[in-house]
Amino acid sequence: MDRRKLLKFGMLGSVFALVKPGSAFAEMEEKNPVKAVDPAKVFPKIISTWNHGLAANQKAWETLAAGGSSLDAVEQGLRVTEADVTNRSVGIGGLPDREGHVTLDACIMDEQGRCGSVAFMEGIDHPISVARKVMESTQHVMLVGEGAEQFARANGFGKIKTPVPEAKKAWKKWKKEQQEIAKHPQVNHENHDTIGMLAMDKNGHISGGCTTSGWAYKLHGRVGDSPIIGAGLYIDNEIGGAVATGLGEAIIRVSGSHAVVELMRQGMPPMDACKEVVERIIRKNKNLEGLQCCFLAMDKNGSVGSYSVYNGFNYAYTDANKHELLDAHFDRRW
Ligand code: SD4
Repeated sequence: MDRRKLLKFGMLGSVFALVKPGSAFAEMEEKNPVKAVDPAKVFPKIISTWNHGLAANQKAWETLAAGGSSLDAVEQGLRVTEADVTNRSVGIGGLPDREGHVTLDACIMDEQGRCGSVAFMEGIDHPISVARKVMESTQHVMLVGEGAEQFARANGFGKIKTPVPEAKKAWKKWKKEQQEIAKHPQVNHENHDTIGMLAMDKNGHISGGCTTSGWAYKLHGRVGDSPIIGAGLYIDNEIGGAVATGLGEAIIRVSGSHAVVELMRQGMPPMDACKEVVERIIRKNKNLEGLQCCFLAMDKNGSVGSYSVYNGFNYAYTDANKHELLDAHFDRRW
């Protein structure tokens, strides 16, 4: 971030430092079985996966500063990554499946436990916003494929042309080399991947979202953990939230993000809860070659933590005083 942006960021931070508890907090405290946290002590905060999370967090922070909810912050933040044509794992710039189609997955969940999701959606701008639209204007949670595309078009979402030329070039190269990616998944070696985000607003409300183009060169029709509520994302505003990145199949098998939240409900700090689920994945998979999975969690007190199978996973952390990239704890080295 350049100096001007940092300065702007610092000013936004001081806006939040002045925030006083509002009536929404009092109401939440009354209803909440777990002791609610005084938001005067827990500044708004945002965490998101990978280094692309820094730009997404910045937008999310600005959204909170402008009076947006944690849900608005998550949506606006994730849209930044989705619109980045240089990002090969999220949104418009994503890599295609083995047949050359870029199919996008996303989900969103708010502090009321409402959620929306789209999967296997092609050629539509901003899956995270389509997921929010599913949540807010239908009786359903999840729309997939052609149905999701039809819904998006009917609701005015723009079309995008995918793959972008660079992603198409990479796909052609892959085809030529006949790499057996399905046998040896190459996830998370590079520092860019799915983006998952958790945001807590000034009222202590937590929302989250997750958006991805999924596993590069996957089978046509494959859907990973990212759009699946409970696997790629889970929020329970009484407890906290969790998001996942990495090999979706392994994450789905343990209902990863839901498991993290349930462990926090039992009293585990976020990092320990993430670690326990990672260890569960390790126990259940004999062959860990290339099996990178990472969880990122935030509890109701604003504590955050993360844990991954292998080293190399990092996440963006933003509050009124900090805007930085942090390394996750891990079980083993590549
Ligand atoms: C998936 N979890 O589709 C996503 C993508 C990812 O490393 O994070 N890949 O499985």
